[in-house]
Amino acid sequence: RELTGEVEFENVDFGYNPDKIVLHDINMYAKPGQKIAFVGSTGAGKTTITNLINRFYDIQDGKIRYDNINIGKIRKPDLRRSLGIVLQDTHLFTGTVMDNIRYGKLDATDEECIKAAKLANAHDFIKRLPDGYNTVLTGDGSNLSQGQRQLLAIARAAVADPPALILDEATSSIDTRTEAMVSRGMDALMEGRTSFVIAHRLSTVKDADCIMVMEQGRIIERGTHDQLIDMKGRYYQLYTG
Ligand code: TTP
Ligand code: MG
Repeated sequence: RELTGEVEFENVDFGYNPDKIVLHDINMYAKPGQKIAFVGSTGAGKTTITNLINRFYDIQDGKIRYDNINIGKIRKPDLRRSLGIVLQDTHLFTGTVMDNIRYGKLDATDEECIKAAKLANAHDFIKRLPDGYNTVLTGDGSNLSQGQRQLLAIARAAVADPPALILDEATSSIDTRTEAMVSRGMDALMEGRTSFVIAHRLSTVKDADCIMVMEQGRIIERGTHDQLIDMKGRYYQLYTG
């Protein structure tokens, strides 16, 4: 890997339309391997921050650095490949389970794909499919359950082996057993990588190295779960509901 997954925002201002700033003076620092979580109400700017980590847009003001390099100078398509993977609406295509996993890294061997599936906690359900890894999926993945599609998405990300991950947690209603499997797969995937997690359930961010609480385009509180609870501010309010 070229990058370690260190990400820094310094005084970043951003608007999709330059006349309407939606992120104000964002400062944050993620050490390689840390888990950073974003919480806050709808429209607060959580997805927008992850869009900027991926450099989908140019910023109006400030700096974004990966490994101390100001990435304003790096071509965006190269960055997307090397840094972040968004695990939200993973697109499955008509083809075998194996090829759908391999899509994360086109030259991956079968062994690498199986290893990734094991890490993702997907191996067991794949083995139970009619043709195992050779089972052909329909284009929309509709012959899999939602939880199984998520496990495949994790396997695909694992085979890509990126230094950083962006996880926009699905709000979907999967059963608790499958959810536990997905969550274990996610944890294995995040291990050793910088992870930016947009959490819709506060229970999944408790273990984050830093939780950013956002409101109207600003980070209004930050800290670990315990620190934020002690602060008795917005996070405490959200948490105690
Ligand atoms: P988001 O960053 O989408 O807010 P969010 O991710 O915190 O909200 P949710 O929990 O609902 O997912 O939006 C911040 C602001 O930016 C909001 O005013 C909508 C605007 N916006 C755009 O104009 N274009 C876009 O593509 C996005 C993603 C947001
Ligand atoms: Mg969002």
